[in-house]
Amino acid sequence: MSEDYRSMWKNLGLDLEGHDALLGVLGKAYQDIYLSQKNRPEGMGYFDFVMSEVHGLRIKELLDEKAAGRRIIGSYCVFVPEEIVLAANATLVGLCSGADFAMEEVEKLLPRNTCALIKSSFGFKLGKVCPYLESADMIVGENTCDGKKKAYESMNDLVENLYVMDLPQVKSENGKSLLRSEYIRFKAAVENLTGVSVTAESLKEAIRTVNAKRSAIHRLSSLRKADPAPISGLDALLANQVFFYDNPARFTESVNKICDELEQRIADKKGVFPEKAPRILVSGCPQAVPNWKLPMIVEAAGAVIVGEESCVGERGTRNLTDDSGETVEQMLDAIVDRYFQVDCAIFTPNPDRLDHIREMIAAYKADGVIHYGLQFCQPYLMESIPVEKALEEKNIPCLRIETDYGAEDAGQLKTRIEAFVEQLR
Ligand code: BJ8
Repeated sequence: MSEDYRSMWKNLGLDLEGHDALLGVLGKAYQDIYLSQKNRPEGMGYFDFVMSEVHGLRIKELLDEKAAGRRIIGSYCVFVPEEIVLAANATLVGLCSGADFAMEEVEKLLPRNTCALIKSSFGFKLGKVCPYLESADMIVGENTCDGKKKAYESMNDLVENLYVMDLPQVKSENGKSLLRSEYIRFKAAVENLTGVSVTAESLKEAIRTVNAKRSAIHRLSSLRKADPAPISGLDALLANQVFFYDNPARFTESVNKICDELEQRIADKKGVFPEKAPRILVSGCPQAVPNWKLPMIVEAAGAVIVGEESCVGERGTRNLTDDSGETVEQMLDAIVDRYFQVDCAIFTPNPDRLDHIREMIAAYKADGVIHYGLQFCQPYLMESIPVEKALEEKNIPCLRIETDYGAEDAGQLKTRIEAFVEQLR
């Protein structure tokens, strides 16, 4: 790492020793999991570069944007509308929370039985190891699951500018108007932060920018329907993860470039796995960088992951926002309509999610589903039981996994997953 980067991290207030340790873990995992894959599309070279510069060049770009007067906003949830952030001259970054860090300190603030994702977000803050978190001018929390809701109360003492968005838990008219009023309140908060008012022009342009990046991901997803699969689940997951913090226009261009290559691969019948390899849909909790444990085990067992019913995946990206409105009001309505369709397990009841899982199984010709639940995540673990039951009634094999970010259960997971993949053959 160059000295320039080290002084950049120091100026951000990072703990350099802890940060070196985190980068070491990330780099080793990336080397072992991604760079050892065979037959990857050449276009993945872009994502390898992004990952090698994840705390370097991208942070420098964000700091350059800040120096030019833009503001950076960090978020933990796909309900935070990027369209509004961009329209008010700010940049949204997803705060990944995919690795354990400073757990001893974290457990002084949070109960042990809190999900790994929440603990990780605290660990990154307490350990001062995340340059995205430290560059952000505003951090957005949201009232989703009970764990997050209560954790943000404690996080308020750790971060300077925490903004908490209230979110509905029921898909009713009242729920929708709550979402609308919360997006209006959020728009005002972002405008206040940046000093820039959202206009009809800026909002339309922002909607188009975000739609373009979602459309590129839709194109990539749709190419995963082919057999043999032209891209591994690991690589597709990486693209879905980078979605949250890359420059939107460059991300769109890079994903479209990979799609051109994948189309050629499909025409040539060239796959990353042999034809008729078992095809798996992963459904459940978000998989943040560098939490690649599950897909690594699944694909090492000879199955290919063909889709993710997840917020780092199709639940987060699947719907576009109607850009035909002419006024800020009309476009805000379209944004509310789009986000109100997100079928997170915090909603009760939540039948849309099961419908989406079934749709994805059919569209991606999945042979089976792995339901991925983080330990102590009540919303997704609760839903995993009816999901499994509904799928088994239709003779669709389903494996329920409950895990965390540690490596301790890797052996046991491997045994269960290999047996499941055998069952699908
Ligand atoms: S819209 S899934 S990103 S809330 S894993 S913290 S649910 S206990 S992350 Fe999520 Fe938004 Fe919903 Fe998506 Fe709680 Fe479960 Fe932990 Fe979770």
